[in-house]
Amino acid sequence: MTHPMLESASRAPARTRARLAATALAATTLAAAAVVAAVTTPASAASGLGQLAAAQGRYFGTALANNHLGESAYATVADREFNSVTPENEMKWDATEPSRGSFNYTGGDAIVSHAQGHGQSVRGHTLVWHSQLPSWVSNGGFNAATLTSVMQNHISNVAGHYKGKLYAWDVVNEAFNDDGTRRQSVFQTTIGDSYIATAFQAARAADPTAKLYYNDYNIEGINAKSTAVYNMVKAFKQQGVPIDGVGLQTHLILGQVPSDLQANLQRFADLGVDVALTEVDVRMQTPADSSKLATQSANYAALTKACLNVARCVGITVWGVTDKYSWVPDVFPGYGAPLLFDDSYNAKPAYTGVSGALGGGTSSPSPSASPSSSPSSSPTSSPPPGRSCSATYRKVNEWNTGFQAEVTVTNTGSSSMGGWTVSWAFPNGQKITQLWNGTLSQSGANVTVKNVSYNGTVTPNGSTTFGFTGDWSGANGTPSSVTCAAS
Ligand code: G2I
Repeated sequence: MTHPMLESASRAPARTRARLAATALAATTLAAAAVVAAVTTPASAASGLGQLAAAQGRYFGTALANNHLGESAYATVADREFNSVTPENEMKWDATEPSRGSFNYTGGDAIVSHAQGHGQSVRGHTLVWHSQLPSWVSNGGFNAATLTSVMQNHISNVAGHYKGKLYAWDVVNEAFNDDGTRRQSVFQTTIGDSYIATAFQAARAADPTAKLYYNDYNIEGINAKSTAVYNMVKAFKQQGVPIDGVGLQTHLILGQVPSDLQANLQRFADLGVDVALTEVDVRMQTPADSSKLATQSANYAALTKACLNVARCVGITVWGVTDKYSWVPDVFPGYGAPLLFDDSYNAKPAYTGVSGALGGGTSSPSPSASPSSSPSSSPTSSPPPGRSCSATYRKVNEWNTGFQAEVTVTNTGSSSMGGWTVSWAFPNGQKITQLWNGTLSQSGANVTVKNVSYNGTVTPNGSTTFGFTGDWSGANGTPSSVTCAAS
């Protein structure tokens, strides 16, 4: 399986204009519908994919493009369904350092601030890549020492700017050819093999809490390329080069989920790194029909299950909210419809494939359903009558110095609650590094987590879950008591 045209992206202006017109119409119609839905849809029904994944100790994310966030249907679906986002283009080199030493964080900052406002964690993408690389770098004629310092300076500025705000960074992207040799990028031809390790070291120095990933496509199955990446990661672990994860982009063709995807994820995990599916889409020849959509649904279910079956597969990101803005038709003419929502933001069969695999129902969300807009909890000293909750803490995963846990909040009262606050004290000095589906404050051992806008309302006997990753050393005990206050 090859992606011969992966680098030849070019926009088709006529089609873009048609898209813009359709977008304006859809946005107007859906914006009107969303106002009604926000009032009538019970918040507890808003069990987006992010929430389902969180109940499995995972995240479910999307690529997010700043230029579409102003379209209300786009933002509504993105914020209802996903608890992780990856900036589609905004943190790439051409956006962040278009000329030498001149940094621009406008687009990336907007994505981070949107994510923070909606309880979404952020995967940074990407620090070192041959594509979307300004020509002052690719054609700069630098020698090895200078290009190394140009690369280190880029990483230290960009990763430094986002220090402490990102869950992960794709430090190096697409450095291998399909035959397992190194891609002849300017970094490879000028600096040599060592540039990848140097990039990871610079990223760790700039942001010690972000998980550092190597990310690539066509490495989902066991093949020459994935084996080359495997050997590099193995060597990095032996040499102490700081790498925390491998991202498998998972740009697939309909019907071609590799049968050894799970085995491949597991072999990487066995090296002591996390794995994630980072840019999932499943393209088909257009137009779509019901048979292709059914196959696509089965493909999405299969790849979701492969991730769930591997303890260190931390999450899945689809490469876009809607088919309408997918990169696929621009690069693979005649192909498209690769995502979970169609051009009009209707959930496709692939959506129920994913939600079913995540243990949720197989019903689709209403196209215009909004995330809950329940008020955040107010500082009342005693809960309103009939409102009470409990919380249970569960460690999902633990490795060298890190761990992942989830907390399930259950409404134990007789009436619906509009918000919750969960508190505990860590027994061994653990520190939360990233939390999703909640708003965190930690002071020393004491942790307080409040609901975010979309998961505050819980009906009697209903429950909701938030999750987090943290650091530990020495011991990683479970808190002896976890309290929950309902409002
Ligand atoms: O090519 C698909 C993905 C493969 N892995 C790395 C990802 O970063 C990559 O994403 C795509 C974006 O989805 C596209 O949106 O990367 C493309 C560029 O390599 C992005 O396309 C670019 C177009 O080429 C530009 O003409 C356009 O100005 O998007 C830009 C912003 O819309």
